[in-house]
Amino acid sequence: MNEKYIAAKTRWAAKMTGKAKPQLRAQDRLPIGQRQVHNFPVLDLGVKPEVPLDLWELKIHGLVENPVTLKWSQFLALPQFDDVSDFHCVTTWSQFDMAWQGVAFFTLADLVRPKANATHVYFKSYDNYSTNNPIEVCMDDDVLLAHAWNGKPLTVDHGGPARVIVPKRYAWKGAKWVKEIIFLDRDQLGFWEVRGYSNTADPWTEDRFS
Ligand SMILES: Nc1nc2c(c(=O)[nH]1)N[C@H]1C(S)=C(S)[C@@H](COP(=O)(O)O)O[C@H]1N2
Ligand SMILES: [Mo]
Repeated sequence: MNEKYIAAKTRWAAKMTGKAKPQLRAQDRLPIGQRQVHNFPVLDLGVKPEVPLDLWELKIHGLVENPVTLKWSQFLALPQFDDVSDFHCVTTWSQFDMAWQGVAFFTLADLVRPKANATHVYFKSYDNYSTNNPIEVCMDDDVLLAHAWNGKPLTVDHGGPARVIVPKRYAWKGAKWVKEIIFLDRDQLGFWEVRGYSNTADPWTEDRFS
């Protein structure tokens, strides 16, 4: 991992913690403090795991009735879902109209059937990244595991074979190179959440730091 990058981004969160946040959701499509880009920057921890499709697996488990480990062909055989959404990175860039193709989170939830006491979802990635979201955030109708962007297979840079997209949260809440989805009855903080970044991560209230 790129320790210098992680240390610098962690220091930035520490410095910015406690700054006043705007109360109202911005009227504008561009959340406050963001600038629009068109070049889809790449952000990672300095590790870009190459996962061959025949070795790729997605394990979905924890508090579910029907835990599964999906192979690539099984993942692609699930109902496919296309959606266009905006993408907001906490480092202040946003890109509009990102066209994703993949499997909706709610399709995966239907498959594994979360138990009544499941309240949170913890994501783990092939680069040892992790992040977390409440179950109701994941069940929103724009959340998906994307395997293609703008009609082309997702590149390794952007988290291919498959990544999570949670459009209404800062982008670190979506795990690239996703490997495991774990349903829990409590919250468990992920990689950036333990390093000074907000657990709720709402771009519209500039909820960047904890
Ligand atoms: N596995 C993994 N997922 C990750 C990250 C990461 O380092 N590893 N970075 C997060 C951050 S901070 C952002 S802004 C987006 C960046 O996605 P992009 O590189 O496709 O722009 O991925 C998020 N998901
Ligand atoms: Mo980010």
